[in-house]
Amino acid sequence: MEDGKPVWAPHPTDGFQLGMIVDIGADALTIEPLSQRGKTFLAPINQVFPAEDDVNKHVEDNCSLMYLNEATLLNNICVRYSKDLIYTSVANILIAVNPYFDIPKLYSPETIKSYQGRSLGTLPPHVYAIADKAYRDMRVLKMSQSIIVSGESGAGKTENTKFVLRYLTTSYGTCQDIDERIVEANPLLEAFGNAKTVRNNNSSRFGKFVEIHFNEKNAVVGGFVSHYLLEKSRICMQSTEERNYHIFYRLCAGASEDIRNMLHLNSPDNFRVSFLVDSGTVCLDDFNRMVVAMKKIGLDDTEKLNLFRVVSGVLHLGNIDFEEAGSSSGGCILKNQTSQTLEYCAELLGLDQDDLRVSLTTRVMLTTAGGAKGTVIKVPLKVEQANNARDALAKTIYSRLFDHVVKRVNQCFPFDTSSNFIGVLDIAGFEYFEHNSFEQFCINYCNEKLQQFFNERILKEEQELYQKEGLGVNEVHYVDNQDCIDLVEAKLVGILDILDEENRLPQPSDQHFAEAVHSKHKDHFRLTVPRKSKLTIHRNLRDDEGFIIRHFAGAVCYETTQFVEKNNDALHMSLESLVCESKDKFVRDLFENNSNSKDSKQKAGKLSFISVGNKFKGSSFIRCVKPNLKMVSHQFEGAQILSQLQCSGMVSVLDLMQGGFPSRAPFHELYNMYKQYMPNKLTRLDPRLFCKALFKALGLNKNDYKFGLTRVFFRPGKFAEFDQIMKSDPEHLAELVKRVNKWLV
Ligand code: AOV
Ligand code: MG
Repeated sequence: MEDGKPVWAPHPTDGFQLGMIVDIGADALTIEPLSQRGKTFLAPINQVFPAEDDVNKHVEDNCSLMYLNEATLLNNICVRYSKDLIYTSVANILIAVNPYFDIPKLYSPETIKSYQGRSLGTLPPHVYAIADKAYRDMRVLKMSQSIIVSGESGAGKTENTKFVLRYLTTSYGTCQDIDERIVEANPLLEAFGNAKTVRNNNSSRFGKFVEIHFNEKNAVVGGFVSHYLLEKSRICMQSTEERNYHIFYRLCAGASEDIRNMLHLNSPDNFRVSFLVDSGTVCLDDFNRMVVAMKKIGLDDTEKLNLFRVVSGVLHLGNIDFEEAGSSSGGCILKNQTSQTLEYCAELLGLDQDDLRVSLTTRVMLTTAGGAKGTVIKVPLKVEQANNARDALAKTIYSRLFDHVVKRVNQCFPFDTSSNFIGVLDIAGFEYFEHNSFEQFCINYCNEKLQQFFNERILKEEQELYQKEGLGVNEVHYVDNQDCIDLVEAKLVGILDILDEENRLPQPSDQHFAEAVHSKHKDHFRLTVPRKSKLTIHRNLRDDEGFIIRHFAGAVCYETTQFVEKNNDALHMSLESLVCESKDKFVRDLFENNSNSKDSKQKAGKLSFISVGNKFKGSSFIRCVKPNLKMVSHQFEGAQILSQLQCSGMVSVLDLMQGGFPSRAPFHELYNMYKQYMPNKLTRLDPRLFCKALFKALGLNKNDYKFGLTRVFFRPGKFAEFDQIMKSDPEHLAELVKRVNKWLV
């Protein structure tokens, strides 16, 4: 930082503010803000950064700035955002800020056309540029590619994923039918797997990996969707201001009179508060949109009704209520007013009414005591146990239904053989609420794994490239999060295994589980007791009520009530056999086809996509950013955007680049780009020599670039300068040619 030049210093809400350094202390600087002359404040040295000369200037690739640090990145994104330029690249990584409104023409067919076949960096940064790069890499390297979209809830992952899919299918598809289906699968998946949350009105409550498959001619032949971790608890319970899955509301609001009569639906208000709170905003258009999608995908009326029937069955199931039985049995009975509901529910799911009632209020056990081995007895359930049995049944049926929807979607874009594919990963982003439970724990663990993948890919690869090209650059440092991943997934001592172990105990309890976690990891850096701390703001909990994990993206306090139950929503035996023997073939099939896929497969521990991810030759990353918590357009909340950039590892990337050579260009590309301006004598040289000669003639400062084996590497901001010289006015160029000629003699 130079004397007399403004610097970026911390600001509580904007992230950074411009100021002048007026005094330098041992570990703090005294700063005078430009906006408030005469006032000063102290700032830690490591939070003050050099600013660009012109802070109103913005660049498409952040690496062409002179100073690469979190403040200049934030400012660059901010200036661009104010001009509705939501995409910015940092070398190969794309940053996408959610605009919260439709920017005219940004995704038009013309825009799609313009990006086809164009190298990264030749057009403004765009999600289409990333999609096209993945496609070209797949074609040239003959290897499958992946695009990993990450970011907080509401940052725009799902929307950007959809743009990628549409881009690839419209650009490189041949069969319009298949292309359309790949795109239309989304409204259907979203109807069953998305819901309104406090962070996002259309929040994905499941993760997905969508593969677009290509034949040997690199044309689209089909697709395949894998899904991870549908949030099941939402089916029975939603936090205030959140909603259940869209399909419930759409069905109640949008279905025709006939269908609604058949399914005994009148209005969503008739349904159980905890199953369907906040039924306020239901949209007819959404229902129609979903029905159109179903049709395009090839679902006939029977299939459609099958789906609706089961959804309604689950809804009615949620309305069943229990009360204590008057007798001394200690059991419970159905509340009187819910007998009609029981009838509807049984009818829609193809069950016998009495069997359903008995199965919900009792549980069958095999006695092993007293030698009478294998005697079946019926144990009455308490009200709370019956509620749990009901919820478990609803969750199981719905998640099987979701599995079916995904399977059905996959049948509509089949392919026989494929050469390669491009996979797009869109999972729920890192999240933390006032109360965090098992769902947040699973989601955040996924994100932790993804972060590791990113670190390895971007940071390690950068280092390897420097080595391979013989640049002799120092080692790159980044925060390794393997310890956090181990804390969750290590055999026996990992939290997931401790939880499974708890589930196997005769009388599992959440308290015992939490205690076990603490006792096994007493001094773990990543784990702390749930007290009010500087790490996170939350209720004061006892040690047996929760734990705090320091994630890469921040500390989160998990409340462990219900962890045990949520980890094990297996149906008790009598309910399981009840649904497996349903008179309704569709319901029966939901369970039959899946009987081997134990629920544990869906558990966080089995994240196949990461291991799949490692097989890819190339991965592209899209980092989505949420501009504000209000979910409105044109509002840039600097401080919380900064924290997203830090959390996503972007700041480590910048550090790495500032110390290294962030812009690079293969010799042959430079040769092709500039040979037209150069004298013949020079163009006869091979590309590497051509570049050497050119650089020498230009008199570039030797510290600004390095020659690798296959490409030139530039220090931050230096490629842009070089390019500027080369593309400057004709007179200047003529002068340059003269100089080159002279040098060549
Ligand atoms: P998410 O997938 O990252 O959250 P979404 O992709 O659902 O977030 O985006 C949230 C909302 O932001 C969308 O419904 C749109 O209204 C708006 N939006 C996002 N990107 C754009 C864009 N490029 N142009 C216009 N509007 C946009 V989550 O699934 O909750 O983690 O779990
Ligand atoms: Mg989403």
